[in-house]
This record gives sequence, C-alpha cells and structure tokens, in this order.
Amino acid sequence: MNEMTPPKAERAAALKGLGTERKRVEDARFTQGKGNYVDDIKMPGMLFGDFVRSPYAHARIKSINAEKALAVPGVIAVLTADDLRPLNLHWMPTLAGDVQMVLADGKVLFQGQEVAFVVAEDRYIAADAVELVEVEYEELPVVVDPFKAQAEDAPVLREDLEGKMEGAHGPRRHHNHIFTWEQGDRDATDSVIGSADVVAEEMVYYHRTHPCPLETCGCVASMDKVNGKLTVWGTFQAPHAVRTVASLISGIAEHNIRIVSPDIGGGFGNKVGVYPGYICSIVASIVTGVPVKWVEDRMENLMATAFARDYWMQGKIAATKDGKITGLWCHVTADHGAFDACADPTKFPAGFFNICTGSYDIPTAYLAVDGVYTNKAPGGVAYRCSFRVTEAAYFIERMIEVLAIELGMDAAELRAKNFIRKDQFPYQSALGWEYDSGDYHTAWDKALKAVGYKELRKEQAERVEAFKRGETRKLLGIGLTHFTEIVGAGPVKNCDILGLGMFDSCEIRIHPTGSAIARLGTISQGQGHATTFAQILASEIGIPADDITVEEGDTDTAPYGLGTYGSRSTPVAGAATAMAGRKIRAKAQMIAAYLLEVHDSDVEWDVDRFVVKGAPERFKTMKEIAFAAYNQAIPGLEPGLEAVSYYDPPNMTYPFGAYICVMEIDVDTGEWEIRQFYALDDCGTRINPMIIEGQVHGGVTEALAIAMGQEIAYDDMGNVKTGTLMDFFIPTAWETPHYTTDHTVTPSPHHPIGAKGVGESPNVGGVPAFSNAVHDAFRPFGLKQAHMPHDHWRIWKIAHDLGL
Ligand code: PCD
Repeated sequence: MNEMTPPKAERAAALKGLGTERKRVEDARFTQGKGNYVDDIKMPGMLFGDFVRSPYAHARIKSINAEKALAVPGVIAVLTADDLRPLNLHWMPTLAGDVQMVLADGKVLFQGQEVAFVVAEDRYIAADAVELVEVEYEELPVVVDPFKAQAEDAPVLREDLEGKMEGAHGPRRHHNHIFTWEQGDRDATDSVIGSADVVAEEMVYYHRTHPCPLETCGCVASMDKVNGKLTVWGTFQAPHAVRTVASLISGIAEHNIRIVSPDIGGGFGNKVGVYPGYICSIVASIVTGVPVKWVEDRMENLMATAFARDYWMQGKIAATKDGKITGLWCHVTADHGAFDACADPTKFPAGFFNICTGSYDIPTAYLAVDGVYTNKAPGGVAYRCSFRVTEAAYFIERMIEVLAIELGMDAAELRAKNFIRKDQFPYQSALGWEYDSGDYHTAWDKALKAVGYKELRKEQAERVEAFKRGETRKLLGIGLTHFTEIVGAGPVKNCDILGLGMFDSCEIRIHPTGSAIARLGTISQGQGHATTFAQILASEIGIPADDITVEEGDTDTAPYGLGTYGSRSTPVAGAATAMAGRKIRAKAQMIAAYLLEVHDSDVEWDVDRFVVKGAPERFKTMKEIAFAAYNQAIPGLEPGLEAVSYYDPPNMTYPFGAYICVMEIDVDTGEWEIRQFYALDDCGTRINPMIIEGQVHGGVTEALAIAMGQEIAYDDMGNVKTGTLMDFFIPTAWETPHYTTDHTVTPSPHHPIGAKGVGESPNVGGVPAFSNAVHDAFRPFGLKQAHMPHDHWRIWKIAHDLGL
C-alpha cells in the first residue's frame, strides 16, 4: 500500500457497511413531509370511489336502488355485484384458496362488508352518494362464536359452498368448517401424556386484533386506453405478486400491468391481502378510462380489512416430576371470519403455528388446527408475525407458566431445564422444523442477570407478604419469555403463495464513476431498507453505502420478488443482495487483474479494492475498476458491471430472544405500570444496530397494545364494538414505557452474511412477556389463566374474582 492509502479501518468506516449505526436515508424526506404516499398521488380527471357497506353481520339483500345516488351531480357510477358478474369479478380468489365476494352477491356475511361502489368526481360527493344508495336487507341469524358455528343446527354461512365437502386444504366436515390441519404424532403424544408424572392443561385464547397501520389501505388505478397499459399505485406489501395475480384474473398481459408501491405508512401485514377496493378501482378505471382513487377511512380499515389472531388454543403439556418436558398436545379453533382470506404460504393453512414447541426440546408433539367460518371480517394476517408465530409463541410461553405452577417450580428454571442446547443445532423439532442455530442458555442467563432476577423474586415474595398484611394494594409481576421465531419464507420447495414461489431478488448496476443502484423484489413500509440494503452491499463491493441508491416497489423496474412481510426481506432479499454483490466482485477481480497485468488469482480483496498479493502498493479501487469496466476494452469480457441474484433460501432463519417485563399492578383499579422492560434479541449478524433498536421499540409497543388493551370485539349481533380509535387501543408516549435493549449474536449458518430477521421478533416475544407479568402478579393468589387483552377492567376483575 502506498503512503496515500488510508488504513484499512478508516476505509472500512467510510463505507458505512455492516454493523454501522448509519442514519436512515429515507428520513430526510419523511421528516420534511416530502414522502409520496398513495393519497399524495393526484392525476388529471381522477375520480374517487367509496363503498356502501353492510350495517348487518348476516343478511339477505333484497334490493339495491342507486337512483337517488346517481342523481347527485358529480356521481359517475354505482357498481354492484350485478355489474361485476359479466366480467366474472363479483367474487375473487383469496390468498388461502377460498373465494370472497368483491361486492355483496345475494347476501352479506359481516358488518362492514362491501355492498356497492360509488364513483364520483370527488371524495365528498362519493361519500354523500353512499348515504343515498338504498339497500333492502332481510336479517339472518348471526354466528360470532367459532364453537357455536360448528353446532349441527348452526346457520349455513357460506351458501356458495353448500354441499362442497372438499376445501382448499382437505375435507370439510361441517357447513361452517374450512379445514383441519394436523402435524406431529398423535398416538405417541397421547401415550406420553397418558402416562406422564405431571400434565398441565389450559385453554389459551389469543383475541382478535388488527394491525392498524398509520396509513390505511388504498390505491389509484389508471387504465391508459391508448397504449393498453394498466398502472396501479397502491399500498402493496407484495407488488410483483399483485401484478401476476391481477394479470391472471383480468386477462391483461403481465407486461401491460405496472404495479407501484410508493411510500407506505406502515404495513404490519395489513397490506399483504387483496381487497375489494383494488378490484373495484381497477374496473372503474377500465370502464371510465380515467384514473380512480380509493382510500379507506380508519373505521373501514378496522372493520373490514385483514384482522389478526382470533385463535382458541387448547393445550396439554406433560413433564417428569423434576420438570423435564416430555410431550405437547395442542388443538386450535381458528376463527377465520366469513371468507378464508388468511395470508399464509399455501401448504400452511395455519401458517407456521407448528413452531409452537418454541425454544424447548420437546421430543413428542401433536397439533391440530380447525379453521371455522363466522360472521366476522375475513383476514387472518400476520400482524407483525411470520404467519401465526405470535400465536404459537404465546401458546407455548403460557403453557410453560401453567406447567411451572403445576410443578411448583420457578418458571425461569423450568425454561432453562428444557431449552434446546447449543450443541443440538441444527435441531429437528417434533412438529417438523429444522432450527438453524441458537444459543438459548447464554441469552437467558444474560437476561436474568441484567434484570436482577433473584432479587426481583425476593422483592415479589416480600410484596406478597406486605399485601397480605394489608400494607400495600399493589402486586408485582415478573413476566418471562423466551421465544424462537421462524422467518424468511422460502424455501420455494415448500413455500409459495397462490403457486408463486417465495424466493427474492436483487439487481445491481454499478455506474461508470463508481456509484450504484440496487433494486430489490421487496418493499419497505418504514423498516429502512434503503439504508440497510446499501450497507450489506457496501461491505460486499467496497462502494460507500452513501453512493448506493436502493429502489423497491415498481414492477416495471425492480426484479421479481415476493415482497416484504414475515420478516423475510433480510433473510431472503438481503441474501440475494449479498450474492449479487459477490457476482459484481467476481467480475471486478478479473478486471483488476487485467489492469494490474497479473493473473486473476494473484489479486486479493481488501475492503474497497483489489491488491496484488505480496505487492500492496499495486492495487485498483472499485471506483477505478467501475470506470474501466465501461470504458476500457478488456479481452474476453463484456463491458459493464451489473449483476442479478434470485435467491431461494435453503431454510428459514430462527431468530430468538429473551424478554422480561416487570409490572406493578393496582388491585383496586386494575391499573398497571411497567417498571422495567428488558428485550434481548439475537438476529444473527446485525446490519444496523440503530435500526434494530428502532424495530424492537416499535414491535414491543405493538405488543404492549395487544396484550394490554387492543382488541377487535363483536357483540352477539356481529356489531364491531371497537371500530374507532376511541375504542381500539393505540399506545401513545404516555402509556409506552422505557425499554432496555440488548443482544447476543448467533449467526445463521446458511445465510450469506449470517443475518436473521428481526422486525417481528419484538411482537412475538413482547406479548407473552406483558401477559405473563399480569399472570405472575396473581400467581401467588391462585390465578392460572386469564384472557387478554389485560385492560384495567379485566385486571380489576381478576383481583375481584380472586377475592383480593
Ligand atoms: N435488520 C438489521 N439486521 C438484521 C435484521 C434486520 O439491520 N440482522 C434490519 C433490516 O435491514 C430492516 C429491518 O431491520 O431494515 C427489518 O428487517 P427484517 O426483520 O428482515 O424485516 P423486513 O422483511 O424488512 O420487514 C418486515 C417486518 C414485518 S413482517 C412487520 S409486520 C413490521 C416490521 O417489518 N412492519 C413494519 N417492522 C416495521 N417497521 C416499520 N417502521 N413499519 C412497518 O410496517 Mo408483517 O408479516 O408484514 O405482519
């Protein structure tokens, strides 16, 4: 190296690559109000659509009269199912292999269901006209309870399926039954449980909730009749999949459809599914020949688009007297609402719920999930969760607590006794997964030490005594959780959605002056991909992250990929980015060797350049190589420096974490206060520690919301009781506690840079940590199980029922 060459560390720091707390490049526009969201898109002559929605949860439609609405100046059209029928678009396929009404066809099945679509010159005219559409309903009996839905004499909800006893996931045994999904060994599990020293049994309910992103769902559809091209800007978490499905449904050739996801104000799984609003806007634009915008309001979002959870999980867990777990049995009753529109990979109708053996070495297990129709909104999305993983983590982390009570054992000790050991990885779970890597004991010990676990238990015991003596009315709960996530779907061999294989992609173009653009098949909704993917690349190709543009979300320019959800971007598209970077580097090596007049194998990589082995003063930087790639004739090599990688991951990644919540509870008012929240995450190699911390803060706050108050609740008539933000709990700075974050690093052995996902982990681990804290506070007084959300009233009720 010559004297002018800055030292390695300095050059590496200038790249702002892996492990750097690089500031988010997207924030310059977000903090200045310069983002470009769907509702910012305004086009000449653009029309607006708005829905007439059903006030009833179950009713027959006798008639729809749009005369008065059509008489309003500025109203262009009112679409009903009858208008869509000739196009065969009055029903649409769901992601789960079911079909769903686009507009009510003969009857409605949930409150808020789309009945008619009013198209008008502006949004306000459309909204006024919605009020004037006269719909005559005949009420039908309503079923909101998934157990009652399975009764012999329960009303038939899906008349379109009558007599169809074969569903998308096997046989249906009742008119409101969707599927049964079984995993594991039933007989062996029955026999282990039948002969165990100790068995704990519990019904664990994870209530219905909703992702509720800041920006609701919406789109602008624009059919250009001159060149035959349909462009749709929308809040899509998977733009390429939307394009393919739109092409298959509409018959428009795929190259004539362009799907663009502009900036997205939070997704959280809410923006994975396909909603009637998209179809109606597209049809309206094709018919009118002008762009049509549809953006739902907050109440529509909460009532009609993609709910999450609603799982009734019956469990049995068996152990020896000294606390070694021998078996796990689980039966889930899954309430899918009126249509099965669950967003899961095709072969997994209950998502990855079979990760429910958690972090524990459980030799024998059995799981059955029954999907059921009710008069509720469809959905079942992965709200900050890799397809039903939060339900699974909540289930096992509650079962462990219940078992600890049964055994009279400390719950931290019970966990440590049953963790999969470091030397057991890769670990084959009883329900079918191969965990890639983990070091649970190290994380657990670090967490317990960090919060001062032993002292906390002592304090808790003293508190109980003081309570009994009448000296305090506050209890102390210590909520423990050790979770294992499963993120990064693929592999294509077992993961697809509607037949589309779940790989992902990255395409890199190096410009002659040594800067670059990378395009990916994923789409950020706030995660900061433009920041972090440039960091992966900077470390791979030696070009500063600041000189790399990352672009996602436009199907005309980005390579095909399956999008962003299930924390799959880092495990899949992140891997593609590294692999494409390595292809760039391989070509750069040949160019450098040519320029340096040595053999390819005589140069070696050094941060941002190739140097001649043994002669460090002779080198070519990536900047020089990029220029030469375009401007110098190199024998045997094409000009240019570009690469693309389509990455099909060999396995998922298995991030994990140890979360501990210390909570004070006032038994007289049910109020809670979080004294301490400790979150240790292990997501393998960390790309940007600052972004990871932000992800953890956001995810734990959503977990706080879910565990402590957030809920989509229905009354017996099927009315949504929590359809506004007055009733649906969103934590503000006031309720949100201080979080302490921590980490260990156990790289994924199969990921090119060893990274696992992290975005969902805090939600997966957070919910059981909060809930277990509530349960733990009441454990000394005999509480075994109480349903979430633990709002003040429900907590007061626990205390009241225990006679406190
Ligand atoms: N990272 C790092 N490192 C590591 C990992 C990771 O750094 N190791 C980072 C990355 O790069 C990014 C983030 O972090 O940036 C995240 O990642 P991930 O985990 O891979 O994930 P993604 O795929 O990207 O994303 C997704 C997620 C989800 S799924 C959700 S729900 C949520 C989360 O993400 N969402 C959201 N987060 C968030 N954030 C925000 N801001 N927003 C939003 O929306 Mo689902 O399934 O959809 O339900």
